[in-house]
Amino acid sequence: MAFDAVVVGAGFAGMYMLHCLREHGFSARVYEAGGDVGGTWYWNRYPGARCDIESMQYSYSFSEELDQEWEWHEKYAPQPEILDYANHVADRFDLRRDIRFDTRVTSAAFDEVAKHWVIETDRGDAVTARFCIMAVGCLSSANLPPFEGLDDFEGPIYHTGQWPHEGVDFSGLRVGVIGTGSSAIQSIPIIAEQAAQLVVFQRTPNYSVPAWNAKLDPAYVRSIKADYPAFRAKARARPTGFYFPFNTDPALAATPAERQRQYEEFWARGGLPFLGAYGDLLFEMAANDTIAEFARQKIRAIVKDPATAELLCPDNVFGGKRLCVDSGYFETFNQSHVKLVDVSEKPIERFTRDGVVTDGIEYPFDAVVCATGFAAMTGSFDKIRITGRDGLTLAEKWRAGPRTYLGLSTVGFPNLFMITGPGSPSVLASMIQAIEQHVDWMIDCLCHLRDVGAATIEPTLKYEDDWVDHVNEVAAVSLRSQADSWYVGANIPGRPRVFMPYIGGFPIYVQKCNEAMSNGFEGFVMDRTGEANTPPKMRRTERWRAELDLDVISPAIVAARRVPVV
Ligand code: N01
Repeated sequence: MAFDAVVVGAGFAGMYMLHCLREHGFSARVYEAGGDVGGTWYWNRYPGARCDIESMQYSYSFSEELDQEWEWHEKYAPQPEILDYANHVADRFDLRRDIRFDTRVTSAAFDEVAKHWVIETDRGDAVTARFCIMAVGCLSSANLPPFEGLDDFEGPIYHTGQWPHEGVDFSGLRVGVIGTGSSAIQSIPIIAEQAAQLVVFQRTPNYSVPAWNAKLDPAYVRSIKADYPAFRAKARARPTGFYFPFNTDPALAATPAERQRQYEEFWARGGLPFLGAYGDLLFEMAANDTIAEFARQKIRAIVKDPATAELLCPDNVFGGKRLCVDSGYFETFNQSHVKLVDVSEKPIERFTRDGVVTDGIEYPFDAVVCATGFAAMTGSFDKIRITGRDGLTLAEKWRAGPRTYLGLSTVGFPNLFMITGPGSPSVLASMIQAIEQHVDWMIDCLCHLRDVGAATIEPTLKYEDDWVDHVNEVAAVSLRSQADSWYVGANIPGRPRVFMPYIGGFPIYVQKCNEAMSNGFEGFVMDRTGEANTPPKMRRTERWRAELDLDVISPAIVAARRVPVV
């Protein structure tokens, strides 16, 4: 079968892409490895999973009717509610008829003569498409470290990112949790409520801010729904693509007493907006030290056993790794049946038939939870054999780190697009906003190719190289590039150390995408047979002309602004 486009993945990216392709008259087929829509929210069903972006902002913005009809119930939506929302969208826009579920794309190869992609799946499909659109997600390739003896363990081993759909009852069981990232920090308090004994294996402690989750106030919901587009525009103008009050003053200009008051106030607001307490926190180490020490004081105040409290105190950059947001995480360690085991010096040696061994001690378990994260940003690309011009595979091209132009596409792979690809704001922005902006840009690009009779589009090497340099230059300005996080691939041994998302801020990035388009797809080459010379039309991209919010200008944005297009 031949399609205009094949989309890989039916999470929020693939769903919106399918909807837009249809609206603009393109035939499309979506392949999804899972049994239904939802992507991240389909797979990550571990206890306590919920979003750390407020629910009124974590949703599609393309349909005012959808915005009005959907009701969120909590400040931070739990996973089942977000999955309900994904299902609602699939039903409302009749998406499922073009999605093949339980089907994993195994290879995509560009045929240089026919100028189309040949896509194969694990169910034996072999279809062709002019455009191959990767909607594979940034955190969707689960990382199960190759612990020795995994197969010897007689109990179940769960990964938070591949949680059983029927749920897991840990009542009365001896449970081990490996990892202390966001997934662990959300699930540990709930697992502790059920388990008879819980042992948490910690390699690196993490900072976490309370969510203070609560039922949504109907008056607040009404006030946003009264003018949702204005609220969305305000969010899009922010470097993160979501709105929260942000103080641009430097922490170092305040007195210790003023800082304490300010941190208390922002702590009381909770969640990721805690980082908005001062403008220099992610750029000046001395400023970062002040917020890090405040967070450590909070841990020491919560955790009663001083030795456990010290083990839980991170000494790295605050917010250098993705900040965690919790509901009672540190308090959990005050329970007598919960134990923290440090594996920073003495790693987990092996699994045995009965449990896990570290530092020569065997911890017996009935079940083990690996909250060990993901091969971020590129892991899901690695799972598909993607072959471009001259037989080059994407894995070979990206061996030393991903290289893209604007995080949208990569040289040597014509008509291959990546939604929230490496080199775009992606995980540093509110994901659904980042997804919509990418899809809208890509659809305008596809319409333009049709308008001018072009068969293919791909970036030029110069623009790609300049963009990669720019992504690195801007990353170097932020303390985030110094932390050993999944942003830089440091969570998995052997991955190249490259800061993968674009940290210059969402509005700046959007401006760069818009400029590239309005300058006739500057930085791209098209293979054209037609003579038509129509200028690009910003059919969908028009709504992304948000102005930069100058109130929240940061050093990364200043660095990003020095470069006009690339
Ligand atoms: O994964 P992680 P995650 N031995 O990589 C440890 C998003 N998310 O699934 O820090 C022992 O953060 C590892 O240790 P270390 C969010 O963007 C969002 O928790 O590498 N330990 C770490 O403690 C988040 O950042 C939400 O030293 C090992 C943990 O496993 C991202 O997803 C909720 C190990 C992995 O932490 C990933 O979060 C959940 C080993 N061999 C996730 N290997 C919300 O919206 C790894 N670890 C709230």
